[in-house]
Amino acid sequence: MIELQPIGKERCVLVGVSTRSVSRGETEEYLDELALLADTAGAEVVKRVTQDRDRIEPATFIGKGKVEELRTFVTERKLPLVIFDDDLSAVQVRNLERELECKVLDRSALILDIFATRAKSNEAKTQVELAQLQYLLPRLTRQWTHLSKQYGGIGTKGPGETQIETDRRLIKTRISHLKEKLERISKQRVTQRKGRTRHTRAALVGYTNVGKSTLLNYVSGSEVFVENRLFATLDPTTRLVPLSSGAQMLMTDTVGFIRKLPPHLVASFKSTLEEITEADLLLHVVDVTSKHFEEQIQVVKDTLEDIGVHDKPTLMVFNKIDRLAERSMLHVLAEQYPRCVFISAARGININGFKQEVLKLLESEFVEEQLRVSQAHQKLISYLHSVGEVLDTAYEDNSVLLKLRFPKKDKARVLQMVNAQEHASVE
Ligand SMILES: Nc1nc2c(ncn2[C@@H]2O[C@H](COP(=O)(O)OP(=O)(O)OP(=O)(O)O)[C@@H](O)[C@H]2O)c(=O)[nH]1
Ligand SMILES: [Mg+2]
Repeated sequence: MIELQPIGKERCVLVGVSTRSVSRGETEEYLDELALLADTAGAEVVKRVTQDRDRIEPATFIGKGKVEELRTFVTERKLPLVIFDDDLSAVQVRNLERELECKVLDRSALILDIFATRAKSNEAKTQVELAQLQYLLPRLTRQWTHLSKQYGGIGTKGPGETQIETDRRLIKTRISHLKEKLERISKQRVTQRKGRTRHTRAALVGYTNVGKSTLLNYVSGSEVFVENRLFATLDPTTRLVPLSSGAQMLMTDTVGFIRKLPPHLVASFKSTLEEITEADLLLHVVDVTSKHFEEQIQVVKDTLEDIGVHDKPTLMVFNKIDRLAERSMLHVLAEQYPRCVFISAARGININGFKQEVLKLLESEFVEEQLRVSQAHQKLISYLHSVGEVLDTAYEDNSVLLKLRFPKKDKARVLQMVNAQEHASVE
């Protein structure tokens, strides 16, 4: 994997801009989150700078005066790094790095850096590298040109356009190689999923650090990595979870979301995110102790839309109630979200209630039917196995009796297909 911008234990300044559409309060909140991201990446925040502006300065994002102020601070303290909360263009980064004489990152670059250090599996590493290269490609020019100007002299004249073109071509080749590799991994995954017995599947989704892995660990008795930092989980983990004496389901824990997740990253994590798109239902975990949990819910909903998940049956799981001093808000939430449950995954509070709610959701969204299919209709039998969970199978003469649990929305179609084959076999 390439080291795009290794940042170790670097001291840094954070910069946020409030505009007409983003209030000062909001900018401060965003900077709180950026500080968490910086901490997760291993950087130490020494100062936060905000500016009110009606319009973004095209050349440097912030105004001239602010650049000057930053420059004095950064040079006096010999700081190696400034991080902007907003995405910067290649030109803005180049101008700012020249003015400030230090490394300038934006939020996307920071998130990519965190993902790069956290990626463990071959799949996650490939996905992150792809996102990094796609981020790097349009920014290639500045890296070469301004470095050659800065450290000009014999032997450092700068590689010039030819070198940039060569590098671009190399990167493009690498990008298509990585895409092919991911395509292969994705196909393997689909085969693996098909190989598994069809169980009803739930995906844990939510903002990063809300307690998704903690919940999966608690209900399945497994030990997925949990940490009070962002993006502890990148690779999906699936476990069989008992819900009651007779019912169980597969639960998948996967990568958390965050505001302004770089689009390249979302796109390259496609095969990981398929665990969510293919799930029968979603368990949307929320950290109710966060001041911004409502905004976080919205970010998760928007990201789900982005990856093509619409209207999946969802249970809202409000977590960390053990840390909540003021509980009156829970009534308001219960009214606002008819399908919700309040738990503490870390303390194991109301886990039975959680399982009950999952079962209720299953009952309201799924039907169980006893279906008789002629054994000659293999195609229909395999279709039924793919559309739902076969709870029981029995053989009678030339027929197979399947007890099937499947989504209510498919009921009309399934019954119609089963009826059609019955009539076909009579004739
Ligand atoms: N107080 C309290 N802390 C919790 C609870 N559930 C999880 N945590 C803590 O929240 C932090 C994040 O938990 P994780 O389970 O790693 O969260 P996650 O949603 O999987 O996070 P990512 O994988 O980073 O997206 C850890 O420090 C947990 O111990 C809870 O019910 N109460
Ligand atoms: Mg996790």
